[in-house]
Amino acid sequence: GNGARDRLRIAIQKSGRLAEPARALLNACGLSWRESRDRLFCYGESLPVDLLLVRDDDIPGLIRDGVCDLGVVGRNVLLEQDIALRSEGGTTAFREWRALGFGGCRLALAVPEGWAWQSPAQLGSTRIATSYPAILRQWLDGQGIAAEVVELSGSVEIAPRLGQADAICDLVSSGATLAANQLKPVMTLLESEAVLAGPAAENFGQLWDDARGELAELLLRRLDGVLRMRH
Ligand code: PRT
Ligand code: ZN
Repeated sequence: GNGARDRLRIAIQKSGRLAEPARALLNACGLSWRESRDRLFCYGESLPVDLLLVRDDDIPGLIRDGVCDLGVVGRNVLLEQDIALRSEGGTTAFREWRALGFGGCRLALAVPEGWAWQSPAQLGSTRIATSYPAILRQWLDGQGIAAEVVELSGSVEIAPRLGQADAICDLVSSGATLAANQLKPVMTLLESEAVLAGPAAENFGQLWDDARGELAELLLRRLDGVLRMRH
């Protein structure tokens, strides 16, 4: 039919924390590629599975628009964009097909070290800086807390010192960044790691009636084998 394709296209991060482990994992699944000059596209050689190298934030949109079939992205990014879409009246657009076991971190609420933390109710009428406004807003609403969400695209951890916010909601792995900014984590909103994301569906056959369905199933079988070996 229209838009039928005989190659599977997977979006991964071009550079950054997930770039290398994503390629290594797909490589361990038996995939190999020939890189294009601009390093934005990798043509699959061992199997008809191509890679698109992009910014992680673009991955959910590329899947939603059908430009890519699958993607490797942090659960934090996938969930943020899924909630944002649903808040605009959409239905769940994405499915997390597998958790991949790397890129582990948590989205945490952190407050100045001097605060005597007791409960989330203390956040009422504070300003909280974050790059994850949809996840934070949903959590605040669920707790019945009226706080102001201050959306920042980066350097969230210095917002309290700059007087832009009272608290923050940011990704934490070792905790060193929070400590360096005299902040302490008090709540975990999300446990995150890299995931294999795709469109929401029961199975791949439902998504694609061309070669992509079987390619995706083959990839998932190999992925499960590799993930089992790693654990
Ligand atoms: O260019 P592009 O947009 O693709 O990259 P990016 O800069 O947006 O993403 P990148 O590479 O920083 O992160 C990609 C993904 O890695 C994130 O979406 C998470 O799923 C995952 N990840 C795992 C992390 C961390 N750990 C992490 N520690 N992403 C960010 N951090 C940052 C955090 O924001 C904070 O500034 O590291 C700092 C905290 O680290 P600690 O160790 O001091 O606690
Ligand atoms: Zn990004």
